[in-house]
Amino acid sequence: MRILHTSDWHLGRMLEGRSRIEEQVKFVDELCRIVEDEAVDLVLIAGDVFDTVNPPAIAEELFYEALNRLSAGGKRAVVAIAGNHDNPERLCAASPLAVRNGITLCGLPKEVLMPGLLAQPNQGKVVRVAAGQGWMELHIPSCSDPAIIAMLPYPSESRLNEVLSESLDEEILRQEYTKRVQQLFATFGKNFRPDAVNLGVSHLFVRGGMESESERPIQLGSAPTVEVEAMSFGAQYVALGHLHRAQAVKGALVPTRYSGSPLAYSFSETGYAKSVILVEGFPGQAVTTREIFLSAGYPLVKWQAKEGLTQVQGWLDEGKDLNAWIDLEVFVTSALNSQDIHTLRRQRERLVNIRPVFPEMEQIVAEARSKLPIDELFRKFYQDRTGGAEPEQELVSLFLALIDPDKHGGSNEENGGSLQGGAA
Ligand SMILES: [Mn+2]
Repeated sequence: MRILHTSDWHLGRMLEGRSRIEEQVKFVDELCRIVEDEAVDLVLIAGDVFDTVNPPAIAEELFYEALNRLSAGGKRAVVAIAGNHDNPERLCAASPLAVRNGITLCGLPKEVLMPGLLAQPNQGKVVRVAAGQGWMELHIPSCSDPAIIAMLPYPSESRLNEVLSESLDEEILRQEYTKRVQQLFATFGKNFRPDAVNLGVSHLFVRGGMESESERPIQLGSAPTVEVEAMSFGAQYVALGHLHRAQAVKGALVPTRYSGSPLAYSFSETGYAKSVILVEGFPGQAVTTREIFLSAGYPLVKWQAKEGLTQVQGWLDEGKDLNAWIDLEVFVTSALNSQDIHTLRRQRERLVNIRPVFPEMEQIVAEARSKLPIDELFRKFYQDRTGGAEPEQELVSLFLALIDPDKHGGSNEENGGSLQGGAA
Protein backbone atom coordinates (compact mmCIF):
# COMPACT_ATOMS: atom_id res chain seq x y z
CA MET A 1 0.00 0.00 0.00
CA ARG A 2 1.28 3.41 -0.98
CA ILE A 3 0.26 6.21 1.32
CA LEU A 4 0.78 9.92 0.87
CA HIS A 5 0.97 12.05 4.01
CA THR A 6 0.44 15.81 3.94
CA SER A 7 -0.93 18.43 6.37
CA ASP A 8 -1.26 22.09 7.29
CA TRP A 9 -2.46 23.40 3.94
CA HIS A 10 -3.92 26.49 5.63
CA LEU A 11 -6.01 27.29 2.58
CA GLY A 12 -6.97 30.96 2.57
CA ARG A 13 -3.93 32.06 4.56
CA MET A 14 -2.47 35.49 3.85
CA LEU A 15 1.07 36.80 4.18
CA GLU A 16 1.00 40.34 5.59
CA GLY A 17 -2.28 40.94 3.79
CA ARG A 18 -1.19 39.26 0.52
CA SER A 19 -3.17 36.31 -0.81
CA ARG A 20 -1.36 32.97 -1.25
CA ILE A 21 -4.21 31.32 -3.15
CA GLU A 22 -2.30 31.25 -6.43
CA GLU A 23 0.43 29.15 -4.78
CA GLN A 24 -2.13 26.99 -3.02
CA VAL A 25 -3.80 26.21 -6.36
CA LYS A 26 -0.38 25.28 -7.74
CA PHE A 27 0.26 23.06 -4.72
CA VAL A 28 -2.99 21.16 -5.27
CA ASP A 29 -1.97 20.63 -8.91
CA GLU A 30 1.44 19.43 -7.85
CA LEU A 31 -0.04 17.09 -5.23
CA CYS A 32 -2.47 15.56 -7.72
CA ARG A 33 0.43 14.96 -10.11
CA ILE A 34 2.53 13.29 -7.39
CA VAL A 35 -0.35 11.08 -6.32
CA GLU A 36 -0.81 9.91 -9.93
CA ASP A 37 2.91 9.49 -10.68
CA GLU A 38 3.53 7.55 -7.47
CA ALA A 39 0.40 5.38 -7.82
CA VAL A 40 -0.77 6.36 -4.35
CA ASP A 41 -3.61 4.29 -2.83
CA LEU A 42 -4.41 6.40 0.23
CA VAL A 43 -3.99 10.11 0.98
CA LEU A 44 -3.82 11.26 4.62
CA ILE A 45 -4.38 14.97 5.34
CA ALA A 46 -3.38 15.48 8.98
CA GLY A 47 -5.28 18.65 9.85
CA ASP A 48 -5.29 22.43 9.34
CA VAL A 49 -6.85 22.17 5.91
CA PHE A 50 -8.02 25.75 6.34
CA ASP A 51 -6.40 28.71 8.01
CA THR A 52 -9.46 29.87 9.92
CA VAL A 53 -12.72 28.44 11.27
CA ASN A 54 -14.53 30.60 8.73
CA PRO A 55 -12.48 30.25 5.53
CA PRO A 56 -13.20 32.25 2.37
CA ALA A 57 -15.34 30.50 -0.26
CA ILE A 58 -12.40 30.28 -2.66
CA ALA A 59 -10.47 28.21 -0.07
CA GLU A 60 -13.39 25.83 0.43
CA GLU A 61 -13.80 25.46 -3.30
CA LEU A 62 -10.11 24.61 -3.64
CA PHE A 63 -10.38 21.96 -0.91
CA TYR A 64 -13.35 20.25 -2.60
CA GLU A 65 -11.58 20.47 -5.93
CA ALA A 66 -8.55 18.79 -4.33
CA LEU A 67 -10.65 16.03 -2.72
CA ASN A 68 -12.43 15.37 -5.97
CA ARG A 69 -9.23 15.05 -7.97
CA LEU A 70 -7.31 13.09 -5.33
CA SER A 71 -10.09 10.53 -4.85
CA ALA A 72 -10.21 9.78 -8.60
CA GLY A 73 -13.92 9.08 -8.59
CA GLY A 74 -13.74 6.95 -5.45
CA LYS A 75 -10.88 4.68 -6.53
CA ARG A 76 -8.36 6.21 -4.16
CA ALA A 77 -9.01 6.61 -0.43
CA VAL A 78 -8.69 10.11 1.07
CA VAL A 79 -8.81 10.90 4.79
CA ALA A 80 -8.78 14.43 6.22
CA ILE A 81 -8.95 15.27 9.92
CA ALA A 82 -9.46 18.63 11.62
CA GLY A 83 -6.55 20.61 13.02
CA ASN A 84 -6.73 23.42 15.54
CA HIS A 85 -7.34 25.97 12.77
CA ASP A 86 -10.28 24.07 11.31
CA ASN A 87 -13.85 24.25 12.47
CA PRO A 88 -14.46 20.53 13.16
CA GLU A 89 -18.16 20.55 12.27
CA ARG A 90 -17.70 22.66 9.22
CA LEU A 91 -14.86 20.51 7.86
CA CYS A 92 -17.26 17.54 7.85
CA ALA A 93 -20.27 19.37 6.43
CA ALA A 94 -19.61 17.83 3.01
CA SER A 95 -19.45 14.26 4.38
CA PRO A 96 -22.70 13.11 2.71
CA LEU A 97 -21.08 13.79 -0.67
CA ALA A 98 -17.59 12.77 0.36
CA VAL A 99 -18.36 9.28 1.66
CA ARG A 100 -19.73 8.20 -1.72
CA ASN A 101 -16.33 8.92 -3.20
CA GLY A 102 -14.09 7.13 -0.76
CA ILE A 103 -13.39 10.30 1.21
CA THR A 104 -13.50 10.41 5.02
CA LEU A 105 -13.76 13.76 6.80
CA CYS A 106 -13.23 13.51 10.55
CA GLY A 107 -13.69 16.61 12.73
CA LEU A 108 -13.85 15.77 16.43
CA PRO A 109 -11.46 13.56 18.40
CA LYS A 110 -14.04 11.04 19.59
CA GLU A 111 -16.17 10.95 16.46
CA VAL A 112 -17.96 7.66 15.80
CA LEU A 113 -17.63 6.63 12.17
CA MET A 114 -20.27 4.49 10.56
CA PRO A 115 -19.37 1.48 8.41
CA GLY A 116 -20.85 0.87 5.00
CA LEU A 117 -21.55 4.49 4.23
CA LEU A 118 -19.07 4.55 1.39
CA ALA A 119 -19.79 3.00 -1.97
CA GLN A 120 -21.04 -0.57 -2.20
CA PRO A 121 -18.49 -3.35 -2.83
CA ASN A 122 -17.59 -4.49 -6.35
CA GLN A 123 -17.94 -1.09 -7.93
CA GLY A 124 -14.22 -0.57 -8.08
CA LYS A 125 -14.47 2.03 -5.34
CA VAL A 126 -13.13 2.42 -1.81
CA VAL A 127 -15.32 0.67 0.78
CA ARG A 128 -15.44 1.37 4.52
CA VAL A 129 -16.08 -2.18 5.68
CA ALA A 130 -15.92 -1.57 9.42
CA ALA A 131 -15.68 1.46 11.70
CA GLY A 132 -16.26 2.78 15.19
CA GLN A 133 -15.12 5.55 17.47
CA GLY A 134 -11.91 7.01 16.08
CA TRP A 135 -11.13 4.21 13.63
CA MET A 136 -12.15 2.53 10.38
CA GLU A 137 -11.15 -0.26 8.03
CA LEU A 138 -10.94 0.57 4.35
CA HIS A 139 -10.78 -1.72 1.33
CA ILE A 140 -9.08 0.07 -1.51
CA PRO A 141 -9.54 -1.47 -4.97
CA SER A 142 -5.86 -1.05 -5.93
CA CYS A 143 -4.64 -2.87 -2.75
CA SER A 144 -4.83 -6.49 -1.74
CA ASP A 145 -4.45 -5.59 1.96
CA PRO A 146 -6.94 -3.57 4.00
CA ALA A 147 -6.00 -0.34 5.76
CA ILE A 148 -6.99 0.21 9.37
CA ILE A 149 -6.74 3.84 10.39
CA ALA A 150 -6.90 5.31 13.91
CA MET A 151 -7.85 9.00 13.73
CA LEU A 152 -7.44 11.61 16.43
CA PRO A 153 -8.33 15.08 15.15
CA TYR A 154 -6.98 17.99 17.22
CA PRO A 155 -7.61 16.76 20.80
CA SER A 156 -7.87 19.94 22.85
CA GLU A 157 -9.74 19.78 26.15
CA SER A 158 -12.65 21.69 24.65
CA ARG A 159 -12.90 19.44 21.59
CA LEU A 160 -12.62 16.35 23.79
CA ASN A 161 -15.21 18.02 26.00
CA GLU A 162 -13.24 16.88 29.04
CA VAL A 163 -11.34 18.58 31.84
CA LEU A 164 -8.09 16.66 32.02
CA SER A 165 -6.50 18.42 34.95
CA GLU A 166 -7.33 21.20 37.40
CA SER A 167 -3.64 21.85 37.86
CA LEU A 168 -1.89 24.86 36.38
CA ASP A 169 1.46 23.13 36.68
CA GLU A 170 2.78 22.61 33.17
CA GLU A 171 4.45 19.31 33.99
CA ILE A 172 1.30 17.81 35.57
CA LEU A 173 -0.82 19.12 32.69
CA ARG A 174 1.47 17.47 30.17
CA GLN A 175 1.39 14.16 32.04
CA GLU A 176 -2.41 14.14 32.28
CA TYR A 177 -2.77 15.15 28.67
CA THR A 178 -0.27 12.53 27.50
CA LYS A 179 -2.11 9.89 29.50
CA ARG A 180 -5.44 10.77 27.89
CA VAL A 181 -4.08 10.88 24.33
CA GLN A 182 -2.30 7.57 24.94
CA GLN A 183 -5.55 6.05 26.23
CA LEU A 184 -7.56 7.21 23.22
CA PHE A 185 -4.98 5.98 20.74
CA ALA A 186 -4.71 2.65 22.57
CA THR A 187 -8.51 2.21 22.47
CA PHE A 188 -8.73 3.03 18.76
CA GLY A 189 -5.65 0.89 18.10
CA LYS A 190 -7.32 -2.22 19.56
CA ASN A 191 -8.91 -2.58 16.14
CA PHE A 192 -5.55 -3.01 14.42
CA ARG A 193 -4.90 -6.45 12.89
CA PRO A 194 -1.76 -8.21 11.72
CA ASP A 195 -3.26 -8.82 8.26
CA ALA A 196 -3.83 -5.08 7.66
CA VAL A 197 -1.71 -1.97 7.16
CA ASN A 198 -2.24 -0.16 10.48
CA LEU A 199 -1.95 3.62 10.52
CA GLY A 200 -2.45 6.54 12.87
CA VAL A 201 -3.26 10.15 11.98
CA SER A 202 -3.47 13.09 14.36
CA HIS A 203 -2.92 16.80 14.82
CA LEU A 204 -0.97 17.62 17.97
CA PHE A 205 2.36 18.83 19.32
CA VAL A 206 4.76 16.08 20.41
CA ARG A 207 7.30 17.48 22.87
CA GLY A 208 10.70 18.21 21.38
CA GLY A 209 9.42 19.16 17.93
CA MET A 210 10.81 22.21 16.17
CA GLU A 211 8.37 25.09 15.89
CA SER A 212 8.19 27.96 13.44
CA GLU A 213 6.48 31.32 13.71
CA SER A 214 3.50 30.49 11.52
CA GLU A 215 1.99 27.95 13.92
CA ARG A 216 3.16 29.55 17.15
CA PRO A 217 0.43 31.96 18.27
CA ILE A 218 -2.30 29.31 18.22
CA GLN A 219 -0.63 27.10 20.81
CA LEU A 220 -1.23 29.51 23.63
CA GLY A 221 -3.96 28.28 25.92
CA SER A 222 -5.06 25.50 23.58
CA ALA A 223 -3.49 22.11 24.17
CA PRO A 224 -0.27 21.16 25.95
CA THR A 225 2.48 19.10 24.34
CA VAL A 226 2.34 15.29 24.37
CA GLU A 227 5.19 12.97 25.32
CA VAL A 228 6.46 10.73 22.52
CA GLU A 229 5.33 7.57 24.40
CA ALA A 230 1.73 8.37 23.46
CA MET A 231 2.62 7.66 19.84
CA SER A 232 3.24 3.93 20.48
CA PHE A 233 -0.12 2.25 20.04
CA GLY A 234 0.52 -0.36 17.41
CA ALA A 235 0.37 1.74 14.25
CA GLN A 236 3.07 1.05 11.66
CA TYR A 237 3.19 4.73 10.74
CA VAL A 238 1.83 7.82 12.46
CA ALA A 239 1.03 10.80 10.22
CA LEU A 240 1.03 14.07 12.16
CA GLY A 241 0.06 17.65 11.47
CA HIS A 242 0.57 20.87 13.46
CA LEU A 243 4.26 21.73 13.11
CA HIS A 244 5.03 23.45 9.83
CA ARG A 245 8.57 22.22 9.51
CA ALA A 246 8.87 18.72 8.03
CA GLN A 247 10.46 16.46 10.65
CA ALA A 248 10.54 12.99 12.12
CA VAL A 249 9.52 12.75 15.77
CA LYS A 250 12.62 11.88 17.78
CA GLY A 251 12.45 8.89 20.09
CA ALA A 252 9.38 7.34 18.46
CA LEU A 253 9.38 3.54 18.18
CA VAL A 254 7.72 3.50 14.75
CA PRO A 255 8.12 6.11 12.00
CA THR A 256 6.15 9.13 13.25
CA ARG A 257 6.41 12.26 11.16
CA TYR A 258 5.27 15.77 10.59
CA SER A 259 4.91 16.33 6.85
CA GLY A 260 5.02 20.10 7.49
CA SER A 261 3.07 22.71 5.56
CA PRO A 262 3.30 22.64 1.74
CA LEU A 263 4.15 26.36 1.59
CA ALA A 264 6.33 28.48 3.86
CA TYR A 265 3.93 30.59 5.89
CA SER A 266 6.36 32.71 7.91
CA PHE A 267 9.81 34.17 7.39
CA SER A 268 11.07 31.87 10.16
CA GLU A 269 10.66 28.99 7.67
CA THR A 270 13.21 30.57 5.29
CA GLY A 271 15.55 27.93 3.93
CA TYR A 272 13.44 24.90 4.93
CA ALA A 273 12.38 22.67 2.06
CA LYS A 274 8.67 21.94 1.75
CA SER A 275 7.56 18.39 1.08
CA VAL A 276 5.04 15.57 1.39
CA ILE A 277 5.81 12.05 2.63
CA LEU A 278 5.36 8.89 0.59
CA VAL A 279 4.96 5.83 2.83
CA GLU A 280 5.00 2.23 1.62
CA GLY A 281 3.54 -0.35 3.97
CA PHE A 282 2.70 -4.05 4.07
CA PRO A 283 1.00 -5.98 6.87
CA GLY A 284 3.40 -6.94 9.66
CA GLN A 285 6.41 -5.15 8.17
CA ALA A 286 8.23 -1.95 8.91
CA VAL A 287 7.18 0.79 6.50
CA THR A 288 9.55 2.72 4.27
CA THR A 289 9.22 6.47 3.91
CA ARG A 290 10.41 8.94 1.30
CA GLU A 291 10.21 12.71 1.30
CA ILE A 292 9.00 14.25 -1.98
CA PHE A 293 9.92 17.91 -2.34
CA LEU A 294 7.44 20.51 -3.51
CA SER A 295 8.03 23.49 -5.75
CA ALA A 296 4.59 25.13 -5.85
CA GLY A 297 5.19 27.85 -3.27
CA TYR A 298 7.34 30.93 -3.73
CA PRO A 299 10.22 30.95 -1.25
CA LEU A 300 10.24 33.38 1.67
CA VAL A 301 13.58 35.17 1.96
CA LYS A 302 15.11 37.83 4.16
CA TRP A 303 17.26 40.55 2.64
CA GLN A 304 19.57 42.64 4.79
CA ALA A 305 21.14 45.50 2.83
CA LYS A 306 23.93 46.89 5.00
CA GLU A 307 25.11 49.09 2.14
CA GLY A 308 21.75 50.81 1.78
CA LEU A 309 19.37 51.44 -1.08
CA THR A 310 21.99 51.20 -3.85
CA GLN A 311 22.70 47.65 -2.74
CA VAL A 312 18.99 46.84 -2.85
CA GLN A 313 18.75 48.34 -6.34
CA GLY A 314 21.70 46.17 -7.38
CA TRP A 315 19.93 43.04 -6.20
CA LEU A 316 16.74 44.05 -7.98
CA ASP A 317 18.66 44.70 -11.21
CA GLU A 318 20.40 41.35 -11.13
CA GLY A 319 17.07 39.55 -10.48
CA LYS A 320 18.03 38.14 -7.10
CA ASP A 321 15.29 35.86 -5.62
CA LEU A 322 13.04 36.77 -8.52
CA ASN A 323 9.93 34.87 -7.39
CA ALA A 324 10.39 35.09 -3.66
CA TRP A 325 8.38 36.89 -1.02
CA ILE A 326 10.95 39.30 0.44
CA ASP A 327 11.38 40.74 3.90
CA LEU A 328 13.78 43.65 3.43
CA GLU A 329 15.88 45.32 6.09
CA VAL A 330 17.80 48.25 4.64
CA PHE A 331 20.46 50.31 6.40
CA VAL A 332 19.92 54.04 5.82
CA THR A 333 21.11 57.38 7.19
CA SER A 334 17.78 59.18 6.82
CA ALA A 335 14.18 58.01 6.74
CA LEU A 336 12.88 56.42 3.53
CA ASN A 337 10.47 58.72 1.74
CA SER A 338 7.35 57.54 -0.02
CA GLN A 339 9.08 57.87 -3.40
CA ASP A 340 11.83 55.42 -2.32
CA ILE A 341 9.24 52.94 -1.11
CA HIS A 342 7.12 53.31 -4.21
CA THR A 343 10.17 52.77 -6.44
CA LEU A 344 11.05 49.55 -4.61
CA ARG A 345 7.51 48.20 -4.59
CA ARG A 346 6.97 48.95 -8.25
CA GLN A 347 9.93 46.75 -9.16
CA ARG A 348 8.94 43.75 -7.05
CA GLU A 349 5.34 42.95 -6.29
CA ARG A 350 6.28 40.40 -3.62
CA LEU A 351 8.38 42.79 -1.55
CA VAL A 352 6.36 42.30 1.64
CA ASN A 353 8.17 44.27 4.34
CA ILE A 354 10.52 47.22 3.99
CA ARG A 355 12.20 48.03 7.27
CA PRO A 356 14.69 50.91 7.51
CA VAL A 357 17.52 50.56 10.03
CA PHE A 358 19.53 53.60 11.16
CA PRO A 359 22.93 52.37 12.35
CA GLU A 360 24.53 55.85 12.36
CA MET A 361 21.59 57.39 14.12
CA GLU A 362 21.81 54.74 16.80
CA GLN A 363 25.46 55.57 17.33
CA ILE A 364 24.76 59.33 17.51
CA VAL A 365 21.96 58.77 19.97
CA ALA A 366 24.16 56.56 22.12
CA GLU A 367 26.92 59.18 22.16
CA ALA A 368 24.53 62.01 22.87
CA ARG A 369 22.98 60.09 25.71
CA SER A 370 26.25 59.78 27.50
CA LYS A 371 26.97 63.56 27.34
CA LEU A 372 23.73 65.54 27.45
CA PRO A 373 21.67 66.24 30.56
CA ILE A 374 18.30 64.51 30.60
CA ASP A 375 16.16 67.61 29.95
CA GLU A 376 18.28 68.44 26.87
CA LEU A 377 17.78 64.91 25.58
CA PHE A 378 14.03 65.23 26.05
CA ARG A 379 14.01 68.56 24.15
CA LYS A 380 15.91 66.93 21.28
CA PHE A 381 13.53 63.98 21.24
CA TYR A 382 10.52 66.32 21.23
CA GLN A 383 11.98 68.38 18.39
CA ASP A 384 12.74 65.23 16.44
CA ARG A 385 9.16 63.96 16.78
CA THR A 386 7.39 67.25 16.09
CA GLY A 387 9.60 68.46 13.28
CA GLY A 388 11.41 71.08 15.36
CA ALA A 389 8.88 72.45 17.87
CA GLU A 390 10.12 73.60 21.26
CA PRO A 391 8.45 71.85 24.24
CA GLU A 392 6.72 74.04 26.86
CA GLN A 393 8.70 74.38 30.07
CA GLU A 394 5.76 72.85 31.94
CA LEU A 395 5.99 69.68 29.83
CA VAL A 396 9.72 69.40 30.43
CA SER A 397 9.15 69.73 34.19
CA LEU A 398 6.43 67.11 34.12
CA PHE A 399 8.70 64.74 32.24
CA LEU A 400 11.50 65.28 34.75
CA ALA A 401 9.09 64.77 37.64
CA LEU A 402 7.95 61.49 36.11
CA ILE A 403 11.39 60.02 35.63
CA ASP A 404 12.79 61.21 38.94
CA PRO A 405 10.16 62.47 41.36
CA ASP A 406 12.60 62.90 44.24
CA LYS A 407 14.76 65.35 42.43
CA HIS A 408 12.28 67.25 40.28
CA GLY A 409 8.86 66.74 41.82
CA GLY A 410 9.09 69.13 44.80
CA SER A 411 6.64 71.69 43.47
CA ASN A 412 3.88 69.15 42.96
CA GLU A 413 2.79 67.72 46.29
CA GLU A 414 0.19 65.36 44.88
CA ASN A 415 2.37 63.63 42.36
CA GLY A 416 5.68 63.99 44.12
CA GLY A 417 6.98 60.64 45.19
CA SER A 418 3.87 58.76 44.10
CA LEU A 419 5.88 56.68 41.66
CA GLN A 420 7.82 55.26 44.51
CA GLY A 421 4.81 54.74 46.74
CA GLY A 422 4.44 51.16 47.84
CA ALA A 423 7.87 50.16 46.63
CA ALA A 424 8.56 48.58 50.00
MN1 LIG B 1 -0.97 24.41 11.19
